[in-house]
Amino acid sequence: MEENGKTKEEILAILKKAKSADTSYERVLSSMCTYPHEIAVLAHTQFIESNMGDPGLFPGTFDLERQVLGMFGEMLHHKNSPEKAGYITTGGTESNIQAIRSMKNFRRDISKANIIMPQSAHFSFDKVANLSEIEIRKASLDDLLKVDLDSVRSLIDENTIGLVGIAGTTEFGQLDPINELSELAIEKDIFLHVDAAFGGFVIPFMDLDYSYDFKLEGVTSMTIDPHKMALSTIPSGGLLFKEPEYFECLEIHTPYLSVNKQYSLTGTRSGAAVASTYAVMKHLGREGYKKVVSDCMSVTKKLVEGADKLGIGTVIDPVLNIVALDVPEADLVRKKLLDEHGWHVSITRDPRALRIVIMPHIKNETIELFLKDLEKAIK
Ligand code: 0PR
Repeated sequence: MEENGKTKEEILAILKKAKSADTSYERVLSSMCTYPHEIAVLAHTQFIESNMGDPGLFPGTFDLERQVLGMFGEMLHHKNSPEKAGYITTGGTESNIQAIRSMKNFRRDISKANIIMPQSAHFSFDKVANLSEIEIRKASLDDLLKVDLDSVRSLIDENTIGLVGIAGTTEFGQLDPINELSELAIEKDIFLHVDAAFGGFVIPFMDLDYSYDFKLEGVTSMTIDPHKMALSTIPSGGLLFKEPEYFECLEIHTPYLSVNKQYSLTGTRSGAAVASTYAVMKHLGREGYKKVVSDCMSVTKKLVEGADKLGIGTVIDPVLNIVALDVPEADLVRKKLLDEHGWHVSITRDPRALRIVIMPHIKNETIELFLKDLEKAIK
């Protein structure tokens, strides 16, 4: 740090330069984040100093959080006091870590606990394994890249405390058979966490015949991220447990705060994210989100049709607004798209394919431009 501070103008000029080096989302086809909604930004700014780590000081924000949990609860068919059974996290990673922590705390009787999840699970679960003594067992996938139920069953033993299923996988946007996982969890009397970090704000706004939430008896916790498809600001994640007692398992005594218990992983916690999520959910409502999702799905369709005309298929028929294009030499094509045309796409691991997430900042015109460049890149 320098001895004397710089002026506001000098700082703003430095920030402007730094910001100009950042990528703006227009050519970003690899991200699950997007521009937040204007009202989310306004709310975020208004609550910028609010700390949910010490909620007694911020009862107004705390009340907004209860209301957000109520809205999550309604979306996810929660039946038992959702406002007492979760909180706004920093994102999918924290939610997933905390869901597993709760399982572990609930089953203290098992010392060498293991959890079974699909190979397609997000890497946040590997962080849980690294943080705790829990063994993470990965079940194989079927031809459609959904978790294989026989594989899950074969991995269960007397130390298995829970299962994880994914409603909207990170790489392919595939939906695991949560209904069947729920049956299995009930049969074995173990937990079932559903990672709907991405799908949670997509699936309810589509016409899909698919159950994945608390409507299913076996589902005991869920991750659902407002900073992805809900257009809230970063860091807004959501974690909801079926029963308040599973949430209470996360309790830590806080001797000198305005409240004497805390459940979150972080201490200081953004009240701005709470206000932002509240504001955008209230503002858009179901109708608003249906429009966001249907626009993304129509752009998704346009991409798939356009790629087909270039002779490029998809690894699976896209279920959500995530497309994996089956191009030969995907890594090389990705590099050309970036170096020669400035497009950011990512690559799936197995099989290696061009992964494109159609977020709300991607419009039909974006896809038209992209397809032209893709045609050049595959030559
Ligand atoms: N669960 C699922 C199913 C996810 O897809 C993700 C993130 C998480 C959990 C973790 O969420 P947080 O990142 O909020 O902790 N999936 C994206 C990914 O890792 C996140 C992302 C977002 C990556 C924007 C890049 C990017 O530009 O691919």
